[in-house]
Amino acid sequence: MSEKLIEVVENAGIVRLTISRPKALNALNSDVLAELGSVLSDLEARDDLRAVLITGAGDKSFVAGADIGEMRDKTPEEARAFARQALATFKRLETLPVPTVALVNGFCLGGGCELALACDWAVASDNAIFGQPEVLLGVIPGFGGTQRLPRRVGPAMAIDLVATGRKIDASEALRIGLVNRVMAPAELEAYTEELTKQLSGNGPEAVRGAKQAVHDGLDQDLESALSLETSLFALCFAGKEQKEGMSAFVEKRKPNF
Ligand code: CO8
Repeated sequence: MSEKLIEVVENAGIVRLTISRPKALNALNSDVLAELGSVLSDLEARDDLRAVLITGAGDKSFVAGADIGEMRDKTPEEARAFARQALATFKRLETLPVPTVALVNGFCLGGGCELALACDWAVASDNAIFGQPEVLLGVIPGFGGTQRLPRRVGPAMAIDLVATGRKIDASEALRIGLVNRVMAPAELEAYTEELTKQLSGNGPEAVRGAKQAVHDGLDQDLESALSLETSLFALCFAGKEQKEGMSAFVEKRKPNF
């Protein structure tokens, strides 16, 4: 049987996906993208999902980019198909109804940075290196980087990174808002546990509603987005979680969601 390119480990509805091609620093080829797409399609259907974490195998790299060897001889049409495969896969990740977190444990370059940008937030080990070095290879980012990066860090910083191809360390990534937190490599494990504990104490439907409000609202003008928030807020009162959460507060006990 062939080795899995995406390892899946689960604890209490928190699913951790590990991209596993360590000899190529977890570079994304079409097989990795196909397997990731298939895993995400299974996860989409699950009501008991709480969060999805994504990381890279080994202690050196999250994902060092799209696979350069696979891309080298592509025609424009083949390049378009490859980019579309990645965009469709990343869209699946981005639109999962639960929080998604990139655990960036090393090189996070090109398509790897674009994968992290498709997650709701990213945490990084202090030895992580980020960048969109595509111009050094004679191309531009093609897995969403020119669009998601400016939305995360602002257009000036995005063009700086994309046009120079320069690499930045974890502390600069934190300063520009590309990642939310930086920690020692060994602490990424503890972070996963902490997140599992935090999320399992929250109302799962409320967490999904919060994500939906932020994501869907960003595509709308402020008035429409606030109206969307009101609708989703009111909907909370139709479910069991609001009754349990507020009763638990009043009765001075922990809620049982
Ligand atoms: N693709 C394929 N193989 C890779 C990649 C990659 N992106 N990155 C590393 N590898 C392989 C190396 O070839 C090497 O393999 P081998 O041992 O068989 O020679 C192995 O991983 C280890 O790499 P290095 O020996 O180079 O390790 P170093 O520690 O010396 O360097 C670096 C690590 C700095 C990360 C270096 O490997 C590097 O610069 N990698 C390329 C980074 C990069 O340019 N990434 C962007 C790629 S382009 C991209 O992502 C575009 C996305 C949009 C595409 C649009 C669709 C068509």
